[in-house]
Amino acid sequence: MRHLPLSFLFLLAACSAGAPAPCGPVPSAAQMEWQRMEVNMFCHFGPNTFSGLEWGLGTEPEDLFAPTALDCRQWARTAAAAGMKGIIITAKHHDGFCLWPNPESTHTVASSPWRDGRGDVLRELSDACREYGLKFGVYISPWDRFDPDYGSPAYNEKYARTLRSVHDGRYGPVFEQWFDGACGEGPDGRRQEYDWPLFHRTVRELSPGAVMFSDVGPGCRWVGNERGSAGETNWSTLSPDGFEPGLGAPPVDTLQCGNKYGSAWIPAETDVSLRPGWFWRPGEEPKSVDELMRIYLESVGRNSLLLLNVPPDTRGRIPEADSLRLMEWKARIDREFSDNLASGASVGGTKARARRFRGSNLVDGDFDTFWAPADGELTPVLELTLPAEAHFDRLVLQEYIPLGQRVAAFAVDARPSSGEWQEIASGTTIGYKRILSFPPQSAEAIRIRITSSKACPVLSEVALYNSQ
Ligand code: FUL
Repeated sequence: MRHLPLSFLFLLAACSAGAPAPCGPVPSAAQMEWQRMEVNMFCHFGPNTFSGLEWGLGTEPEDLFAPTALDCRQWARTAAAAGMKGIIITAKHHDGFCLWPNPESTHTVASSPWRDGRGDVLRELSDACREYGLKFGVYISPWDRFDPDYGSPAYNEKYARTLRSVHDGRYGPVFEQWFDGACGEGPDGRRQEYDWPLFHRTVRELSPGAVMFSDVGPGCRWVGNERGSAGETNWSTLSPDGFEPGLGAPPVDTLQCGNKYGSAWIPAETDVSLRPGWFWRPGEEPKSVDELMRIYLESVGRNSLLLLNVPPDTRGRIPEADSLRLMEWKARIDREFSDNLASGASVGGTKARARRFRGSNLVDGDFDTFWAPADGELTPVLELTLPAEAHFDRLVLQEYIPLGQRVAAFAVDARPSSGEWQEIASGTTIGYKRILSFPPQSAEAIRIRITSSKACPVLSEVALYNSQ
């Protein structure tokens, strides 16, 4: 029993006690833990930080990498204070330069004068993450403009050994492996037939808990844009067969929305930069708090993880203006989502399938308890009578996704103390988390009508907030 994945044990417990059967693909334990992180930090750092290029050429001399005051603890402190749960670093970007002494390459920190060739950014960052209770993840670009073997089968073997040298445990557990699909070689450039099964096997063997990102998973998928916006309809299921990362990726709207009847659980991750570019450049400014709020609502609020890039500067530190901006943003999220006006509401409507799955589970602040009606109830209605007439302009809904993603359409009504029900919002998918914004309402009750669902809905939480 000890070796069964946690999600399986949950399912076993849930099924045996009359919970709905899982619907379609469901998240693994690692994917479930990953989803609950909600916001992570991306750090683009390397020779481009010093050259100002977005895509380095691979010809940069190693001594270009010369941070004057590298402080990974400051990155971790900033991420933790901003409410982020993990950091993913560009251990190797397209220029091929490795931020750790990769024995497979000469183009690494070991060949640079930084820390007399004894530096290791992954060591410093993974230690800092541990110190601040954050998870540690890596971006290791498959496309490599430096490596002379790129374009031949030998490169696949070398790339797999490169993965090994990061995933072999020396930096502790890795929670996410980023496989970037970009390749700018052009029609006359070198073409590499990637051995994806080999890469996946390597990571899976050494880091069984790592969620693997690419355009098509297998662990999570690119959201299809770099604007910080997931699809309003966003299924965490996708059918990846026949597709590949990069040029062979599914169309952008599929990446944004997923596939309702997708064959695998491959949730969306929204990557976007705090600054205009992925790498730090002098004279550029971080995005405004308003823009960051928009991004939060359109990523986390649309059933996606948010991976926000915060690029360190040539000192090797996150600039003061950027960390201040992140703190203002965090304060705004905390303020706008501080007081759940639905907590303590009495919940009526379509009957729960059993007492264990009663309506009060929706307003107990605990994701792991849920409400579910009988199997045949595909369009149930929930009515929440609030403890007092309340003013609100946001609704948060969560599905209990360990049993699959089910809801395909819903509408929300509000009833003021002196009046009739009025529809105030509607939506398509919910997933792990859906945040809806609407004009301010005063109401003593709200009603959630599920109008389409793949199987009986299973909801974890309903919350109301006033953002004003
Ligand atoms: C893209 C890359 O080409 C960019 O440089 C950046 O790393 C971004 C996150 O992914 O595919």
